[in-house]
Amino acid sequence: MSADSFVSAASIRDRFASAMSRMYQDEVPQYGTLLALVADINARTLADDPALAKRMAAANELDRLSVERHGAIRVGTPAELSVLTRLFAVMGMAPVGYYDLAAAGVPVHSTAFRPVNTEALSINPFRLFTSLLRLDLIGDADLRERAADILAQRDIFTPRVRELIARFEIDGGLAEAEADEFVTEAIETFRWHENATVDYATYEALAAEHRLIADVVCFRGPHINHLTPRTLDIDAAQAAMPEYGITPKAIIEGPPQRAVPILLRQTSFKALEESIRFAGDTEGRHTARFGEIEQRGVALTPDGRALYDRLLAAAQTYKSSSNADYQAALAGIFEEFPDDLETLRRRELAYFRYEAVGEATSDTAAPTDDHSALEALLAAGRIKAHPIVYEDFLPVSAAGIFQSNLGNGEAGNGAAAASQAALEEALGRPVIDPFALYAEIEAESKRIALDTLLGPRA
Ligand code: OOG
Ligand code: NI
Repeated sequence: MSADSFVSAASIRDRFASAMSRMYQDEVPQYGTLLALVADINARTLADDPALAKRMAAANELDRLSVERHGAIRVGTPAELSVLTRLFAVMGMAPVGYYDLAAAGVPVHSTAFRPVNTEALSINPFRLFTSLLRLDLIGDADLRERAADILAQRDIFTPRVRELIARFEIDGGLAEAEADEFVTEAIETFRWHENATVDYATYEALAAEHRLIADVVCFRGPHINHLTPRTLDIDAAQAAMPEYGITPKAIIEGPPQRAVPILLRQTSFKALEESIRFAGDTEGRHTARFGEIEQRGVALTPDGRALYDRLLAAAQTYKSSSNADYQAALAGIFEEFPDDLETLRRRELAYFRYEAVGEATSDTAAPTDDHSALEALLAAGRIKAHPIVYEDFLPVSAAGIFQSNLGNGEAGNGAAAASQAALEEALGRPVIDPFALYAEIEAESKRIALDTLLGPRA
């Protein structure tokens, strides 16, 4: 089999993302309604704001918008996560970032599997926020052991998907028919099952420790718990939800509305109450799955992120008020955060991708350093700076989202130390530092733009 006849990772990812979306639409019809709402809002936003449409088209960001989703799953064991790393690699998705959710009282730690380069992201940026249960945070030793025993008995992968992953690793790719088969088999891992693998008493005991533990341990696999489309105007989407028969959670998480959106704003609607059949034929209920939408903005540098974190923390005391009051307070606090692209760029608060416009001409060759050359070419309109979209997550500052499907006010073991090394051991590789990725995209684009206009320099 030659490399030519392999299906690209981006194409497999694209097929997988749409297969997951179809499956979730069947499972949770309100998700389909949410997609319709977001498509309406996006079409209206682009029609009302031609400058935005033009900017997104120029940055090659318009095409991905209609397929753009993130999802979330939770696995029970390092062995499960290890196979997932290999499964996602088939689709060009690598683990980016380390998120310690113990800090938010949730006994998991997480990473996001996603594509990492500009071209792959522009085709389909599908990302899956993936959490690994931390059984070590269960206080009760008996319960801990029982959970581990239950998890040891399940296999969340079909035999065929394991074969296809191995085939990919040996051959370096999958042929057309194998790629389709891979997608069909892979989504089985994330399907909802209304039959629990345990009896009701076991479910209750685990849920009493933390509902998320029951959600991970008591089912056949890591069901997808939400799929999130990207809206261009989350305030409009939130306001329109009731018209579409959806009840949103009270508050939009993340930064306030701004001229230049930063990072990530999110809102969700409450989890479904699902009817579950437990072993021994008892009926019961479980809340696992919910709906969420997000608005994405520019990725921030470490300095920008530190400023964001400080301002967001200052706003927390207002969180008990209505969304309108909270957003107003947030907007006031965020006045300190520059809100135009040029200042964000000059103060190195956000990341940009540079692009040369046109070809080299004799007048562009200037014997200055790269920094001055870049600024001069930007001023002359010979180089464009596109804000780089934030491709990652903010689950801890948006802990409201994570908690929205867990029932009320659960306290966890917030004191547990972060354990990135343990997660990386399970992954079988280190997580990629998201800041390093954005910085690399920025530096590389700068180099290429200057090379194009000035020729290779020392
Ligand atoms: C994941 C929550 C994280 C987000 O958008 O921040 C997430 C989960 O509930 O499993 O999806
Ligand atoms: Ni989410």
